[in-house]
Amino acid sequence: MKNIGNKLGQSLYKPDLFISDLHLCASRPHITAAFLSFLQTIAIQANALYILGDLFEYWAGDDDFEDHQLIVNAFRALADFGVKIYFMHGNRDFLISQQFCDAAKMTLLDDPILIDLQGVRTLLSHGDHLCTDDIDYQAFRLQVRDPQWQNNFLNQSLQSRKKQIETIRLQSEQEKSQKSMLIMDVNQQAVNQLLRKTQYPEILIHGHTHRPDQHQIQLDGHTITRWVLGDWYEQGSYLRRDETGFHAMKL
Ligand code: LP5
Ligand code: MN
Repeated sequence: MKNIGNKLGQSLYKPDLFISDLHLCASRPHITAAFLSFLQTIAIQANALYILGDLFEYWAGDDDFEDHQLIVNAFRALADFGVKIYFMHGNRDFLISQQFCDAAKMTLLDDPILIDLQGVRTLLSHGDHLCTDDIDYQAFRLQVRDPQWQNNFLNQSLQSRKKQIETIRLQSEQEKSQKSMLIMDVNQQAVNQLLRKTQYPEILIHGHTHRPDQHQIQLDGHTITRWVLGDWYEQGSYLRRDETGFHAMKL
């Protein structure tokens, strides 16, 4: 990786930042404040900000505004400053629409997606579809990711949608307490299958499991690094890629 310098010898390399699982909501205002501060002080110095899903605690539809306008304005300001913003759906906010992304000046990414990260083949995902041992969740996911199901759901009143989400969230929390940690982690075969399909990228970055870590994978003679992003429940965290490599950072 070339480190381009200016006449004063300062590095002109701008880092790329990766975050996920912020779960922003009105009941955790300190996390929203920490995120807004992160955008204004850290992300503003970046080349790009990649948000790999679960930005919001849940998304019932674009008509559920709460304090989202504050976030939209902050994204717009960041984009106007020249920082590229990419967003990928998570299992909590997959109903965020293209129109919302346009309003926030974010580019909506497919999940998974292979990108050229300033010279490094990098695969990005939220990660939930890799948890293939979680059979009940995968069945639920298949149902709610169906465009026709989503149309039906979005045609209901906001009040009714929120009520249903509340029910699912309670059920999800109850079921999660019965599931083993292993079942709720990514399945190595599913990861390997994806890495083969995408011709062995150097890096895989995902969130969802809330188990921040760095894993080295040896597969068919290739070495792939899997970075898992942390959540923002207690403290903000992000992955930074600069001219010296990848670094897991805490706020
Ligand atoms: O999010 P997290 O990490 O806590 O848990 C996930 C899985 N749970 C979910 C559910 C979400 O947390 C809550 C819903 C978000 C709002 C989406 C908005 C639109 C959808 C509206 C639906 C009415 O994703 C959890 C995984 C865990 O990750 C780890 O991977 O285990 O999965 C579950 O616990 C799901 C249960 O196992 C299955 C739930 C079956 C529900 C069946 C009823 C379907 C009827 C739908 C129509 C009302
Ligand atoms: Mn998730």
